Amino acid sequence: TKSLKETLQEVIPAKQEQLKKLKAEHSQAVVGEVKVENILGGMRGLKAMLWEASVLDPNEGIRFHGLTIPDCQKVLPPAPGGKEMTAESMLWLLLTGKVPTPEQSRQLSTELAVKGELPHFVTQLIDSLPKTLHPMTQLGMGVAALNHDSEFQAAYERGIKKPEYWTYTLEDCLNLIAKLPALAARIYRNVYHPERSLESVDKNLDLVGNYSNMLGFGQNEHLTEYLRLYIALHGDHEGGNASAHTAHLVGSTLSDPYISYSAALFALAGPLHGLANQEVLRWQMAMQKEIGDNITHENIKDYLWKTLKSGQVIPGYGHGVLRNPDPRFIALQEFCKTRPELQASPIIQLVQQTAEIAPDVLKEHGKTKNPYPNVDATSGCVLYHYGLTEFKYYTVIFGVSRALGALTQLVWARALGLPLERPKSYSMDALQKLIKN
Ligand code: AMX
Repeated sequence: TKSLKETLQEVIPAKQEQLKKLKAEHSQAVVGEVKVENILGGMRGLKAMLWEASVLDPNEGIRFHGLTIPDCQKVLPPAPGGKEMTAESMLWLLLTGKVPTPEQSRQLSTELAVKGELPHFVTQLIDSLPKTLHPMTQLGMGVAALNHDSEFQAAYERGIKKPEYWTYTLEDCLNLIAKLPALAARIYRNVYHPERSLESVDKNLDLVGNYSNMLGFGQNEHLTEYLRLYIALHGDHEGGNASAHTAHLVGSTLSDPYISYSAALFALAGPLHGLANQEVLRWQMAMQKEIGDNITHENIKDYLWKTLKSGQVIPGYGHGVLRNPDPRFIALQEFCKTRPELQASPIIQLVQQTAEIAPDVLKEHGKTKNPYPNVDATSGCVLYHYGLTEFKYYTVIFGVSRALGALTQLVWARALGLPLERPKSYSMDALQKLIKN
């Protein structure tokens, strides 16, 4: 069986050739236009970035190297004894464009588990932080500190040639992905359960099996399976979203993968992006408290209007690119449908009822271009049901997951020799001159 690195070594030359041809034959081809609305509107819709692992269609949702979420659920190997695709098999697909065999996926699990423990100074750093510091801030700090051991940075200082960049970047990316569960679980333990001891990394478990175990949910196979699905699904969502784009931008300066991904985590920590899953649950709980046991269509509708009229967004609804219900939302809902205990859960029922009512309310409200639920509308409620109730922590799980896609692109950016990112900006005065000309 070929290793991940050997498989990548095989696929890289064809991609390098494709890029060379694109440059040589189509550099001047026009694929879109830049309107003032793109400049004023947060670059929405601007075709301006190369991103290899996934492409997001506004109506159909995400495809990973051409595979839809149901395709991935069919072909990507699960963990031994499980049904859901593992983070490792998704990572393999994202990096290589190929579906790993169960053996390749297990080999990668072992490689990651071997690299999974944190250096002592990072555990000391995390343990020294106040419990009141947001878990996402702690995660970003821990990830940045891991760059102490960056192989890319050390090799760059030694003076390596460009064609070698990607191999060191890959090493850093795998080391970082391997260490994320121990780091994220330590933050969870310190903030919420300081009395508990922490499990160490088990060489026989997959990445998410270990993560769940270190979080203290190792005995809860349902939650572990849900986390596998959640982490694979959130792995990548093309390149323009704020966290992925940040990793790409920072990485384009040849900052190492640790500090590049640390920056991405701080973009993910905003309420319009990854923090939405924390906000959704907070908001749904407040709705539950206000409505009490009398949950009716009218009561939910009234609560939705109350939120909108107070000038807040409905968390978990809308999207920068998607114009239909998010297929990741649908996949997580399907997971709920297969388990009677989830169907009986009041919070999951409330989320499902809200999803039936909110799109019409948002359409009537008339602002958002997409009135449908995104993945965050549902992702937290299953965690809550299974006992992971600390919703300030939820974005950290998203952060563990998004590393798969953002770090994949860093490997490809170095393998393809992509340049420093540097778009052109204008002041309003300069823009007005431009319009007149
Ligand atoms: N509730 C109320 N109003 C909303 C809304 C929502 N869920 N979604 C969008 N709008 C409003 C916007 O605030 C904007 O109002 P404005 O003109 O007064 O500024 C208007 O509708 C147009 O926005 P848009 O073009 O449809 O969306 P966008 O691309 O600017 O923003 C997003 C996308 C996700 C930030 C936005 O839909 C939102 O704030 N949603 C709620 C938060 C959320 O769920 N975020 C998670 C997104 C997925 C993720 O990254 N995890």
